[in-house]
Amino acid sequence: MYTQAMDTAPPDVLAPVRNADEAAREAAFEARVAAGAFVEPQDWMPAHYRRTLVRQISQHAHSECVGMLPEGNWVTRAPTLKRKTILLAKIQDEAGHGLYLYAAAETLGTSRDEMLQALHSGKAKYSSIFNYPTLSWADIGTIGWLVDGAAIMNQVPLTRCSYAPYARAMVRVCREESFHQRQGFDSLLVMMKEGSEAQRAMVQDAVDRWWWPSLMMFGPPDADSPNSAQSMRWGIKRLSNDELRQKFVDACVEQARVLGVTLPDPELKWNEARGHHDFGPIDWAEFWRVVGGHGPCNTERLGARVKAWDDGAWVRDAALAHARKQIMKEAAA
Ligand code: FAQ
Repeated sequence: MYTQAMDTAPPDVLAPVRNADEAAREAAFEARVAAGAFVEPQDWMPAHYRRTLVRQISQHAHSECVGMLPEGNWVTRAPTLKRKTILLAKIQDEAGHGLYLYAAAETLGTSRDEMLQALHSGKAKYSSIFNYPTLSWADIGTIGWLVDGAAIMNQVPLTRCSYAPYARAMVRVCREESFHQRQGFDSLLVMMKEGSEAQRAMVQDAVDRWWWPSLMMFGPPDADSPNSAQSMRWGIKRLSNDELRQKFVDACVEQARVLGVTLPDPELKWNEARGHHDFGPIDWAEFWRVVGGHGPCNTERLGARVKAWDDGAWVRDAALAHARKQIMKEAAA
């Protein structure tokens, strides 16, 4: 089976340890991580570190898979064979990212079935961004430019995450995300520079709708982010939600200028003293509404994932029956 681990954890690593031992082990672990060491699945780690990673990596995996749905909506309507081929390749890449990430999370001792059960029951989250609809072809280019652009900004620092299987998975994911961002930008650039007035208006409309949800992808402001402080101490997150969001805004301003689109924020302006762009307030009430299950497409997205799982039951059963037969055949030989 494909895995991000060099080896999976032996059972005793997963077992609870005695308190005195645990304190000493935890201190040694903190010191190792603070010194920049990477953690492998067979290494001892605090239970909270393990839980945090399972939460973040599995939610990341769910996001990659749910993220295929808004784009899948446009495969049959891509305007040219070239764009259709690119879109198909991109969606397949996202499935691959989900696979690497589920495999990385499995090295922490949680099964894929458990992770999927958490998604399907509504316990585990996935990125808020995928609860918005894709209304026009320009949405597909805009997802590549802004959503994949935000994903790269967030994920490049994760290639240095202290948990080595996650860091290794992110190296390949980031290379592919970079292609995704470029194809989106290219698709928008063609419409803006060579398209009709109606196509340019379609691009601007898509950018107007996706800009603010893209900024929300980085998570709540640092002051309202319950997990950030500990995750940064452990080297899981290397940059804070607000730092990443600011880097993203700064990068997008110049890209928007090249494209010839307006970012829908009247307060967006260069601040010489800070060396960054200031930007207007984000509607955090909308963010929490979407994260809480009440965005425009939450029901549809989760319903599609549950249906895919149910429809695939016979494939999983057949694969298990085949594997059992093979084992019996080998035992009899
Ligand atoms: N959506 O304390 P924090 C992609 C939750 S992949 C929903 O700041 P943390 C590729 C958070 O889970 C996109 N929930 O949390 C693609 C926590 O709740 P919990 C996904 C969110 O973990 C492109 C609570 O709020 N990327 O786009 C969101 O330290 C195109 C408090 O937040 C990743 O998952 C949100 N946006 O920081 C595919 C990257 N933000 O779990 C197809 C890895 C926060 O305690 C097409 N993940 N929450 O119940 C991370 O870097 C982090 O987990 C953050 C959140 C930054 C997302």
